[in-house]
Amino acid sequence: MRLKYINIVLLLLSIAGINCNIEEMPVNEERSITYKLILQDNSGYMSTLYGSNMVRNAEIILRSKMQGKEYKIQADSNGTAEISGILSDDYLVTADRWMTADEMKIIEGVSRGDIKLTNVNNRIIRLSPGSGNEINILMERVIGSSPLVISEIYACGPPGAGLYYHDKYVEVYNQSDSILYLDSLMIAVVYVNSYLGIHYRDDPDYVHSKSIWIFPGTGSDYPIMPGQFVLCAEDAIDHRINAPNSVDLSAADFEFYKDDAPDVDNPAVPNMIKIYQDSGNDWLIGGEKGSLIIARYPADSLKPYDDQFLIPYKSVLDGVEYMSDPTKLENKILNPSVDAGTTGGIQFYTGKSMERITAKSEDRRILKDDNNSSVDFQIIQPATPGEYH
Ligand SMILES: [Ca+2]
Ligand SMILES: [Ca+2]
Ligand SMILES: [Ca+2]
Repeated sequence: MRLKYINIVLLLLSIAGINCNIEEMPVNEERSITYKLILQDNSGYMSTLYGSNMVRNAEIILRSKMQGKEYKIQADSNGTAEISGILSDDYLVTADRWMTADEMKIIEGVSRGDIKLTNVNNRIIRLSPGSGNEINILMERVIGSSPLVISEIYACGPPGAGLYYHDKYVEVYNQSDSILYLDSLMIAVVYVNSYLGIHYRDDPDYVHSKSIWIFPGTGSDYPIMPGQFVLCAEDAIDHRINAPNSVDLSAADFEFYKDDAPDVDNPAVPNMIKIYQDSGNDWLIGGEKGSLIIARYPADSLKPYDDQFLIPYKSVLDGVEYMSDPTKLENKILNPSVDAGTTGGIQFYTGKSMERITAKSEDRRILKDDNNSSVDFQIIQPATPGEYH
């Protein structure tokens, strides 16, 4: 009886082994392909500087959609880069070439360090035996980044404190070289009806939101200095009193205080102004998945739609999406023009946080903003309210 059982198991194992061998063959075939990425400049800069449109020395990040694997390669002085040994997949490709201040001086007569060439449009590229070995990538001139960006989102809650989740925050960073003003800047939570599975990702014109707050002030009351992080806390208290592994947000710059709810109000911390949030006892963002935007748009011009308000995409300065499984880009809720990817992969009550990666740190810190949270963000622990890790 027992011998028979072992034989059956051995038989099954050998069948499984044969199947494995059969499946490995195409894998080996695709892994043997060398893809050549050819980077071409659409701005005329490279031609002016070097007599050729090829984008030399660009940095390229490829992230496979299915496996989430990341590869970093650098283009050579001919503007080409090769990669081999990878599986067939859709890849999120980000090619960046920062212009140096000296190069910009030659082109525009003025030194400036915030210009780069990047592939604005063709970000998702299929690499497979059928796609051909040579891939052309068109790059355009962009100002490196929005002057104001979301630098960190902490949303999951601390470990070891049950279902405590009142320590959420969002952080905004000024990476320009000028003093900016936060007055009336909008922070909105992108709306999705998770019960009915309705989202408005494909609306090309508007972000839909049911949670819209603005900074106080009427023009120049709340400056943010170059290189300054501004912390906006759900509750501006020392959360370690309630949850030892949480964060101290008592020195937050701003606080979301919901005046129609039993909410905490630290009188020393100025309150964000609620424009619209008809439910919940506090400002709330999803613990594992969600999306936030910052926008410059007059609150009294917001258009109502169903039970939401609409914020034009062209007024959005920055947007970030995070998901429990960042490889499932098909579930995105934010339009890819604002954020082509997603960060996250954080479980509830783990104390982990999402922070924008540093792109450059000479002079002042410049954070990575390719409008692609898959490559712009990293997961950190502990969270860093009001500062960088
Ligand atoms: Ca609050
Ligand atoms: Ca307050
Ligand atoms: Ca931080």
